[in-house]
Amino acid sequence: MSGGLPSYQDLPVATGMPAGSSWGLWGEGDRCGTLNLLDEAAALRGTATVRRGAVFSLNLEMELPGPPLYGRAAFVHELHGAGVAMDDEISNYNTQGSSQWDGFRHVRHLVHGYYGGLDSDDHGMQHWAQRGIVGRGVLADVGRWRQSVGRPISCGDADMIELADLTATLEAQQVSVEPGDILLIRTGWVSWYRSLDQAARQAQADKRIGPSCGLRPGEASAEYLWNLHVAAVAADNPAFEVTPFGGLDDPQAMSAAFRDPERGPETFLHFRLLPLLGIPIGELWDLDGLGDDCATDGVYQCLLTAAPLNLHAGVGSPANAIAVK
Ligand code: UVW
Repeated sequence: MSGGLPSYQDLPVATGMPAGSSWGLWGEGDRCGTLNLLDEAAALRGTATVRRGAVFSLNLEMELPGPPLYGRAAFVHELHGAGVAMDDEISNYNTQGSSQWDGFRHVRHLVHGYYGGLDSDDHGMQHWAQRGIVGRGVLADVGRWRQSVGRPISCGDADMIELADLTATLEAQQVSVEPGDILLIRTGWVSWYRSLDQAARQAQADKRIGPSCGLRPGEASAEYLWNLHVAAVAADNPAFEVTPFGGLDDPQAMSAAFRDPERGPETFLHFRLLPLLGIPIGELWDLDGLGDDCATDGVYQCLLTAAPLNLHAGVGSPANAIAVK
């Protein structure tokens, strides 16, 4: 599905819905948001990009980041059984500890609540899992582009990725995002994180919401992504957007801005993408192998598949994402 989608300026499509929301576009009770764009044509556009059969897992080791960020639990892996057969048993597992999808239960808008105006309980990862995610992925290797123009991204700082960076990257790569595509943004954060020793990784985890590069929050970013009509977005950094949220490194100032209904959406892009626009967000994806390959052959599109956990009432999911070129 590509035609007939309203531009951001034309939202909302139904009276009584919040400004800047897509509520009502896919009918009452919709739980999939822009994943609705992943129809048969989108899957075929994805498969049509496959030329070599080169496969890229976009999933970090489950242990990374280690320790997990944002106070999330580290899972415990035990083996059970002996002799002929053994099983894994994983406890304390946070579905958002590593490469992940943020589902619609993850973030509640301060004024309007959850996506579509539904109760939290009405959402769940099972709705995404049962349809699966298959389409055309487009990689914007902003990290590589910024390096090439002499402004390398400082991944461990609140280095804002501007829309101008994103558009210049796509232009330099000579690729455009089409309706129903899944936009992948590589910042280089995973490479940077891998370069840290254990003490530095611990220091990252110890900061409640530590500094990381990411997309600038605000309405312009939401409008841009909506007008591309992406089916989903994903990046290799921890929160897709910059952290601390809004680039505010004073924890009290960030907390106050974040909880203020007026300033919250300017501070935290998640408010606009998840509950208002219904755009799924992938985070902490490992885009390095795909990025290297795209830089080598100059082809920045792929078949993108992901299988969210079929977890009833689930808030998030491991990414389980694969790219094929
Ligand atoms: C937070 O919003 C803290 O988490 P995530 O980056 O996983 O969305």
